[in-house]
This record gives sequence, C-alpha cells and structure tokens, in this order.
Amino acid sequence: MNDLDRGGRRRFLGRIAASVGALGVAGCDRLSQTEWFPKVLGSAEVLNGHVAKLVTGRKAMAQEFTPADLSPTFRSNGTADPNNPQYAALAANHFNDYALEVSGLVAKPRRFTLAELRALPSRTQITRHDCVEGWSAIGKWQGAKLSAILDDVRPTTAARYVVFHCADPMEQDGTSPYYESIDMDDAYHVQTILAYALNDQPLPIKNGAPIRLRVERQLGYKHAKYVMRLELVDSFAHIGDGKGGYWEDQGYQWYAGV
Ligand SMILES: Nc1nc2c(c(=O)[nH]1)N[C@H]1C(S)=C(S)[C@@H](COP(=O)(O)O)O[C@H]1N2
Ligand SMILES: [Mo]
Repeated sequence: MNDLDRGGRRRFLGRIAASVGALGVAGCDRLSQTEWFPKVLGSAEVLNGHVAKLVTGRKAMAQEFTPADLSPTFRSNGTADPNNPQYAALAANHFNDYALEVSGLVAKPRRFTLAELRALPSRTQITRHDCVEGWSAIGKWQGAKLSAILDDVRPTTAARYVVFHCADPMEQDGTSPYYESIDMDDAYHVQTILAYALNDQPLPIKNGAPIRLRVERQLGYKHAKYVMRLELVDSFAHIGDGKGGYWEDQGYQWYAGV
C-alpha cells in the first residue's frame, strides 16, 4: 500500500467512525473496534451502495488537492489508443468531427460537438485517481458538468442510470466495447464531469481523448475514457452482460464508491 492508499483508507475509516458514532449502531460495542473495522473493510459490503449512502452521504465531496500535489505524469491504464477505425479517423482530424450523442430516456436527444461541450458550465478539480490494480495518481481535470448536459436534454422521470458507451473494443475478449454506468445521484454530483483537459492540456489519447468521465468518489474503472455516447436508461439489462459495465460483467462491483 503506498502513502496515497493509506491516506484514503485513513480518511475512509475516519468517516465510518464518525457515522457509526452519530448513528449509534446497535451492537457495535459488543465487538472491539479492532475486530470490527478490518472485518468490514475486508468485505464486499464496503462497496455496497446502501452502506456508502449511510456512511458518507451521496453528496459528499471527494477530496481535492493543490497543484503542489500533482503527480509528475498521469499514467495510462487499460486502452491507450482504441483499436477502432472510426475512432482513428476522428483522431486523425484532431476530433473536429467528434460529437457526443445523448439518447435514451430524455425529452430532447441531441449531439454535442466539442465546441458545444467546452461552452457548457465547467468545473476544474485536482483529484486522486485510484485503480484497483494498485496505483494512484493525482491530476487536474477540466470538463463540462454532466449536470449541465442533463439539464439540456432533460431526462424523463423513468431515467435511473447514465450509461457511457466508449470507442474501444477490448482486446482481451475480442470485440466487446468498454462501457460504464452511474446512477442519477452520481450523475448530478458537482464533481462529475466529462473532462476534455488534463493538467491544463487537451486530454491526451492515452487518457481518453476527446472526452472521459470523472466521477471522483468512485474507483478508476468507472471513469470511462473515449466516451462516444450517453444513454439514459431505467435498466442496463440490454447492454453487454447486463451488469452495468465492462468490468462489472467480469465480476467487479457496480458501485465502486468509497
Ligand atoms: N474506455 C475505457 N475506459 C477506461 C478504461 C479502458 O480500458 N477503456 N480503463 C479504466 C481503468 S481500469 C482505469 S484505472 C482508468 C485509467 O485511466 P487513465 O488511462 O487515464 O490512467 O480508465 C478506466 N476507463
Ligand atoms: Mo483501473
């Protein structure tokens, strides 16, 4: 565990301790804290949405950092350049022909060019990315607020999730496309952005150009790169293996928030 991981875990422990105290969880004093905490942290329940909701609240902010904290480089993980001819053509023309499609359970389906995305209300944030493979990096992200996009397309009352469809077919299993999904609480969270810049530069291809999701309270694999299309849905049963994301279909937790 590196220092960054330790810091995150300490803060998480602190938040659990505070909420347990506030809620007065029954039966807690029968267990010694040293037994109880490691047991809970080691179990899948920590990644369960209900627990997270109780412990942290869905509006809680992810920690933000200062420029002094920035990692010297922000590494790439997973796909570094999508093996997809349509994507290659967009990249060759510097993404001038790119448009993000927004469809599904919305009153006004439409497309957003990069210029239109850059003109939307934006947010800049310095945050820590945590990959389950055991590395972390701190980067400065700038992007359109997902809430601004949703305010424009107006999800219907049936909409429960935003699905992010990506440009990259995953090499390890042939052709399945990368995709991810988040619920409406995370979609409207102030730190949830479609980032077009990293460390004051246009988002590099290795990090998801032209647009990648930042959903800061969640683990790395939720942060979809190469986002081509948003789909508002009431279920993801019809997408992939129906578990809400490429890695979820291989057994990862859908709710990867802490
Ligand atoms: N489209 C797409 N998004 C993706 C991935 C990917 O392979 N394809 N990898 C995920 C994982 S596991 C991580 S840790 C981050 C890595 O982001 P980075 O390349 O900017 O470091 O992107 C996530 N989003
Ligand atoms: Mo990751």
